[in-house]
Amino acid sequence: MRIVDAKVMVTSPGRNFVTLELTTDEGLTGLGDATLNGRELAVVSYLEDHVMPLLVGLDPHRVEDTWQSLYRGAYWRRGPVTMAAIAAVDVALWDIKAKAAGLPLYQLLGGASRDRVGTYGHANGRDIPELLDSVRARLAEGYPAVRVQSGIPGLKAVYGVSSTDDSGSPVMHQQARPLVEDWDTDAYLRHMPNVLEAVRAEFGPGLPLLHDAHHRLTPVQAARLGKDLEPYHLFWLEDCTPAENQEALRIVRRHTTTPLAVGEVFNTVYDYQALITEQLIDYVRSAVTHFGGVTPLRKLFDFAAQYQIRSAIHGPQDISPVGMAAAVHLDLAVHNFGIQEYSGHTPLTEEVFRHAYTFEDGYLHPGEAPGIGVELDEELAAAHPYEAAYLPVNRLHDGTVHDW
Ligand code: EZ4
Ligand code: CO
Repeated sequence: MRIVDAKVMVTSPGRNFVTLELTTDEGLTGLGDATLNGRELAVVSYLEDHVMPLLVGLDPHRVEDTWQSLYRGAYWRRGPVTMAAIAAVDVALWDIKAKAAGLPLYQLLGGASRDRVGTYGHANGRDIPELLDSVRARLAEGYPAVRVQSGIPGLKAVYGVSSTDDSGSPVMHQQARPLVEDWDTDAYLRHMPNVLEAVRAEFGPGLPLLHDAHHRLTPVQAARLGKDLEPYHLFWLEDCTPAENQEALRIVRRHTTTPLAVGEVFNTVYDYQALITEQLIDYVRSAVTHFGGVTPLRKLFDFAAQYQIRSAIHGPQDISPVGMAAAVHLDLAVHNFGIQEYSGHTPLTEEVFRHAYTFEDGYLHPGEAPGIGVELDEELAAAHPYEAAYLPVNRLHDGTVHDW
């Protein structure tokens, strides 16, 4: 079998998605997600100008070799643009291989290690009563675990999330410049224990609760937050410090037993090296789409498993259903699965990307369709073209740019 065609499509059925499609001489097609939120067209160029010309003529069964040649062959390794592009190729090749075998991808990854994939949903509120309502809504939808994010008295923005819809994904501002949000770490640190106290008081000790600090704290601030939240027994505290500095987590870890989850902005195993070998974290959070695909993410999970660290694949709405499908196959197959972030997609997105994976009573299953189980409606996709949109930026009260 040979690859005879490669094309990349950008569609915006509510937000932008970048999809690679590979076609073989036997008529099989494979899809891969290359969506890099707010920087989509850089990945399109990387694929169109530098990767797709290399793929035509290759044997699509050579998944590992193609991955290695794209990673090592460019000389310039790593980085979100490169790794999103490689991820799209990797997932499209796995899709083709599994279709050729007539099997759902999870069977090629060793088969199911569980019956269904547990998720967490997002609850957000401008204040505590609104947050409690949002938690109730997630529980009514069946979610077995909930991430809680709350507005902070004195701040306009509910940081890191949409304040206009209930999805929990950040609002993308469809304008030439990003919107500016405000931030005050002291106000946040004072308020968060009240938030968790109120949620625990309302929903009891058994509900798994997560919280995302979105890289905004110094190591010692993160240590204080982890300690202050210990009475509420979080499932995890996510991205407490800026991700570039692995040593920061040593300080946090020394001071708190609150479990830590890190990695949604990471793109290779090297970003995790000290975090895993020194057992500084409890969950690895990379997405298939941003980590170079199924091939390296499987290796990361196997590495993490040696240290009792579990998987928690990033699943915001800016991962397309193609990237989500690949994630759910991995979730079902790996032994050290932890939890899957999931908040669904808009109805129009679900029409553009028809998928075999299902979400029922808070649990996902990849389905039994051969491959990753996603079909792209190209006509509908083309009817909703790319729209420039950016994540907000974050500034302190004196105007200083802060971590987002
Ligand atoms: O803000 O994917 O845990 N999830 C998150 C996400 C990220 C977005 C950025 O594009 O933090 O909602
Ligand atoms: Co996050």
